Amino acid sequence: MTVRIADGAGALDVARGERAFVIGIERTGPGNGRSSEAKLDEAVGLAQAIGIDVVAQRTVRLRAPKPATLIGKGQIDEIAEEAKEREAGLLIVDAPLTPVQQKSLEEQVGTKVIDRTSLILEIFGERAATSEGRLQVELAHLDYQAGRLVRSWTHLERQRGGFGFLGGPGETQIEADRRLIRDRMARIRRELEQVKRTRSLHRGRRQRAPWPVIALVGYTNAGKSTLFNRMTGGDVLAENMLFATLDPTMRDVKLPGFDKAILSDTVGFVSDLPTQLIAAFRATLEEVASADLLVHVRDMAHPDREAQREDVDEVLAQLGVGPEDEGAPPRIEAWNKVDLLAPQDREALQAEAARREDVVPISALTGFGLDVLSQRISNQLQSGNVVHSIQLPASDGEKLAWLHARGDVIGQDMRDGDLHLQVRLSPENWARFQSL
Ligand SMILES: Nc1nc2c(ncn2[C@@H]2O[C@H](COP(=O)(O)OP(=O)(O)OP(=O)(O)O)[C@@H](O)[C@H]2O)c(=O)[nH]1
Ligand SMILES: [Mg+2]
Repeated sequence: MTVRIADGAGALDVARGERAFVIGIERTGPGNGRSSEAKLDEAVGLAQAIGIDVVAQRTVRLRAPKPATLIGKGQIDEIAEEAKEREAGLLIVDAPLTPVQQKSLEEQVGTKVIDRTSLILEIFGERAATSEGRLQVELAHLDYQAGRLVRSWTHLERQRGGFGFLGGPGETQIEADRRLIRDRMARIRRELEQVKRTRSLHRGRRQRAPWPVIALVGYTNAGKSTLFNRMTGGDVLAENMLFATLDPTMRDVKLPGFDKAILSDTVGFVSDLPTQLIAAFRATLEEVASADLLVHVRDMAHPDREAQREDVDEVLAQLGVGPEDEGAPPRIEAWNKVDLLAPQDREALQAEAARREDVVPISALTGFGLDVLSQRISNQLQSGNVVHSIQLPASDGEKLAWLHARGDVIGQDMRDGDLHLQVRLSPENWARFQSL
């Protein structure tokens, strides 16, 4: 149910099996802690994630980005030649392109051209399985298209000298497209509201239940779904493919000391995740924000593991649950894929993890470290102290003394001969108090 806008602005329709040339962009100047090789690999991985046949790839070094084409003429000619040779019908540029750059590149290279944002939107468009996911992706897509229309539209208006024709018979094609997009976006927002209301009813029911919720977060391909399946006996798709998971899944998980807990697997993050997508997925990702604990799954065998951690923190911060945010759920890092590390590297990581409470080295594939992880998750959940409202007969001096000894009495007042208390207690003490 994807709307393709009439004049083709931003409309993609990338076909599976399409032969493509992937271009990585390396800007000279201060690096961002990422190897351009790994960046290009990731871009190729993104293309392959929707079945594109990558027939050529290269990194282009940019000294000064060209406003009209991004890449310089000499390099464009080389790319055009190689694209022809390899019979590539699509050029994927792993950077943001303005509509003008996209159009001129298409003309000069002689292929369709898309940028990183479009590619990621395409993947999400293909993956979305629930109606909510589909609506969210479509909204993001339209938002992206609208943003690209605005520029050419204002440009056009300026040429024609004013806003005289809005809504009138002289409406241009672009104005019509824009109206179409706006209307469609408004309709999707209403539909999403409806879906959200239904979902928050479900969530309301779950939140009243006493079980804690643990959310797996992390960079795409870090191993979240593999870990999820291991811990829950589930069978969600876990594959060496970027964005294998899109819609969140929840399942019961066994944890020491808990009758029941719920584990949630979510969409992975990626660097330069289109802001439109973050906005669109805010509702789904709110599940993450309302979790009792976040487990950040990291691929420790990835050359860009540090940069990836920063990307994840950045997205979490945009959702209001970054490391700096007050009231954000506590967090544990699961250092995954340690089976792939050279012994020396593995030992170094293990030594560091041994000094830290918030880190557990694991291999979701072999099962290494998963007991420790479960235990650590339990400990972390149990150390979470909660304020309880407690009512006692004023004569019950024994319980009152017990509460003062074990808990943190925040407030107390007398009403109708009863003592009403606000007491912060650890879960163990709360359980003990109830059985006094
Ligand atoms: N060697 C090794 N491979 C792993 C480990 N954990 C996961 N993998 C592999 O990494 C790839 C990605 O795993 P997934 O579980 O799909 O990753 P994900 O984080 O869910 O990825 P997305 O859903 O795409 O965001 C798969 O090929 C897994 O088999 C591990 O501990 N060791
Ligand atoms: Mg997954």
